[in-house]
Order: sequence, then C-alpha cells, then structure tokens
Amino acid sequence: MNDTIAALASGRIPAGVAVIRISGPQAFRIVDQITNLPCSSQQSSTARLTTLRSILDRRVIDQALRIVFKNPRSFTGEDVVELHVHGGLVVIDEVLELLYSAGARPANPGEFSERAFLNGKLDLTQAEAIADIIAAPTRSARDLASMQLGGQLTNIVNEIEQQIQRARVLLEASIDFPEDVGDVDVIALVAILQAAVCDLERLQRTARRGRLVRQGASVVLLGAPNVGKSSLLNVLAGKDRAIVSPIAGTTRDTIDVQIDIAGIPITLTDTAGLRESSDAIEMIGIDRTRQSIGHADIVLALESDDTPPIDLPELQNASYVLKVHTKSDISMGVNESPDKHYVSAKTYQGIDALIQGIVHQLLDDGNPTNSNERIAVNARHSALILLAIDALNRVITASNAGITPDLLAVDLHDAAFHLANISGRNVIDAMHQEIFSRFCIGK
Ligand SMILES: Nc1nc2c(ncn2[C@@H]2O[C@H](COP(=O)(O)OP(=O)(O)OP(=O)(O)O)[C@@H](O)[C@H]2O)c(=O)[nH]1
Ligand SMILES: [Mg+2]
Repeated sequence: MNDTIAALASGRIPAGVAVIRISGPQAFRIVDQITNLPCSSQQSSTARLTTLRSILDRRVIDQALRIVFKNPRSFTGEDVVELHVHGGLVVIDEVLELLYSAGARPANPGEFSERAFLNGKLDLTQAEAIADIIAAPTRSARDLASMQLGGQLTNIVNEIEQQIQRARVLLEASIDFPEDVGDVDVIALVAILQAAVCDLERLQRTARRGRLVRQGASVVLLGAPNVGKSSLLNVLAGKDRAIVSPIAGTTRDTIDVQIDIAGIPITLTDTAGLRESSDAIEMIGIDRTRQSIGHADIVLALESDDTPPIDLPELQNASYVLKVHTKSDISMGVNESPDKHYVSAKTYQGIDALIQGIVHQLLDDGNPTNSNERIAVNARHSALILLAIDALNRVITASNAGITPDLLAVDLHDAAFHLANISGRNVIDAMHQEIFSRFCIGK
C-alpha cells in the first residue's frame, strides 16, 4: 500500500456533484499539483473551496470543494482527499487524468474498503456490510447491513470466540503446565464448548434469512389456463401487470414482477397455463413454465372450481408448493381442505393470509426466533460457522472419549481460526494475549 489510488466515488453521471476520492501516502502531494493551497495547510476533516488547474499550463478545470482527511483519521486510515467537482463526464475525466499523471493510479473495485480493512479501520464483516448497504434491494436488507456495519455481528462472534479461548486456556494450561494445573476438567471443557456450539447454531440459523433478504426469492404461479394466475399476480403486485381475460391461454410467456414482501425482495412469476396444446408458441410458453419451477423457492399451485386440476411430475422437484384455491368468491366450497389457501382476486379474500403463508414458508426453518433476529449471516460467514461447529463437535466427542489434550487442541485451534476469519482478525495474537493475561508465568 505504498501507492496512492484515485477513483470516482459517487454514482451515475452527469450529476450536480461528483466525488473523486484519493487515498495513499502521496495523496496530498498529488492533489497539491492541481490546486494552489497545500493540503497540509488545511485542517483535517474540513472542507474548502478550491480551484482545480491543469498541471502544465495552470488552466482552470473546475471549482471544487476539497475535504482533507489526515491519517489515521480517514476512511482508509491513510491520507485521503475528496474532491467534490461538478458532475460532468468531461470534468471528471480530466481531473482523474491529472491525478493519474501526477502519480496516482486508478483504484481497483473495493480497494478503498480493502485499505480500510488492512489498516484496521474495518473488519471483514463491516467491509461486507458496506457492499451490502450499496446493493440493498429493500429497506430490510439495508437495515441488516447497517447493523453489521455497526459491528453487531462481530460482537456476537467475538463473544463466542471468547468462550472458545476459555476452553483453549483450560486445555493448553494442562498441556504446558501439567504439574500445576493437572488433568483437563473435561466436564467444564465440554460445557463451555456446548454453549459455544449452541450460540453458533443460533447464528447459523439466520443464514436463510440473510440469503433471502440479500438475494431475494422466487415465487412462481402455476395452474391450468383461466385458473386466475394473472389476476392473482396483479393483486399481489398491487398493479395490473399481466393481461387478464376469460379466454383460456391468455398468458403465453412467463412474466416477472418484483415485489417486496416483509422486506424480502420477491420475483413473482406469472406463467402460461398448463394444458395439452398443439399451438407451437403456447408450447414454448408451457415449456418455460416447467423450467421456472426449477428456480422457484415457492410454487403457488392454483386450482379452481371451473378449471381442470393439474398433475405435474416437475412439482415433485419444487422446493416448496403452496396450494391455492382461487375464485373463492364463486367457489362452491367442495373438497375444502385446511392445507389450502382460499383466495379471491375480486374480493381480496384470503390474500393477506396467503402473503403470510409465503413469508412463513420462506423464513421458517423450524426456529421460531429466526425471523426476529436483528442480524443475518451471509454465505461466507455461514460456511465458516459450519466449519467451526464441526471442529467444536469433534473436540466434544473426543473429550468425552478421553483423547489426550494435545490432540483436542488442534481442533480447538481450527474452530478459533474459522471464527477469526469471519472478521478477518489475526487469531494468534488474540491467543497470546489471552494466555498471558490469565497466567502468571513467573517461574
Ligand atoms: N370471480 C372471480 N373471477 C376470477 C378471479 N380470478 C380470476 N377470475 C377470472 O378468471 C378468468 C381468467 O383469469 P386470468 O387471471 O386471466 O387466468 P390465468 O390463469 O392467468 O389464465 P391464462 O393466462 O389463460 O393461463 C378471468 O375472466 C378473470 O376475471 C376471482 O378471484 N374471482
Ligand atoms: Mg394469465
């Protein structure tokens, strides 16, 4: 990180203002070449109006607001300058060219955050949270990411790591100082580890919600022609997106609508009604209907009194099927069943319950606390948590089987290593500090 990087930090241009960010040991020297007043003379974290000039002929390029952040009190921990220029393409290009010719290089994607991480300004979960905030498709996703940026996840993982450190201290003391400490207290060791596994499993159960809130879910409407798929899609979407008609076979192709249900970004897909057909275009549509089942998190299988039932082998492969009886306003109520949702696109009867059923199915993985968690781990955290749980379970089994402490220590070290990778912290340092703070090594 001896070099200095520069890039446009703000979004789509043209815009009123664009922010160009420069970070690195030469940031002030480089910016000084295109402004008159030296950066070092400006108080840190303050803004100042300044004229940007070309290096060779001192031609005026733009008026900019310059904010100077002196290291280590900056986002990256390095010297940082932000130039708020007028947000036109030509201005931005010219300023960046000048900065590059003065010694900066173009920043790689995520490089400012990477520097913040390497300089200890952010841990990995916080760096990920920044990316999540930017990509958040819904307010719920943004809320989750904000929590993570605030260090919520890191704090929880830290607490679990401390439990594991306590177990490691117990174990390593009996390895290093057997005369002083004696045999490992297996009951105490296992109790600590079981508590840690329990906490990790609780965290792990938030992964499903994390995936749904970050990446969204797919809900596909399926059924015979005229069963009311397009009508239901329009009601759920709150707008007339798909054409509705009494003519069977109206929808010929799949139609996607993005909706937000309980903070989960959902792609709702209307499909061509399933029936035997000799119409070439309708058959292509029906083929697409079948394909969409494979990608669906939930299939809404629609039936009504006035259309034939569908019997589709592909439905066996669908991850989840919710049965929906449509047109409840004109239904005769024959064969009523508690495991079906009765809805009407005309009177809206049963629509709220259907939405709740969808949310429940998406979020519920057998854990009642799941949907109320204020954090939700991502796929990377989840993979590391699973590795840590495996390692801890190995230690628990081996401890109960009377395996020697030095062998247990290997798996315990692994568990701590995987958890430290969640935040990206150096586990060895933590371990040393823990041991020296608890034992007086005076002899
Ligand atoms: N009474 C009543 N009629 C409905 C309801 N939902 C749909 N219909 C009617 O049923 C007919 C078919 O509705 P669509 O929503 O187009 O059905 P579809 O399943 O999309 O049909 P295809 O696109 O042909 O596969 C239309 O005449 C709708 O007005 C409902 O809840 N109650
Ligand atoms: Mg339709």
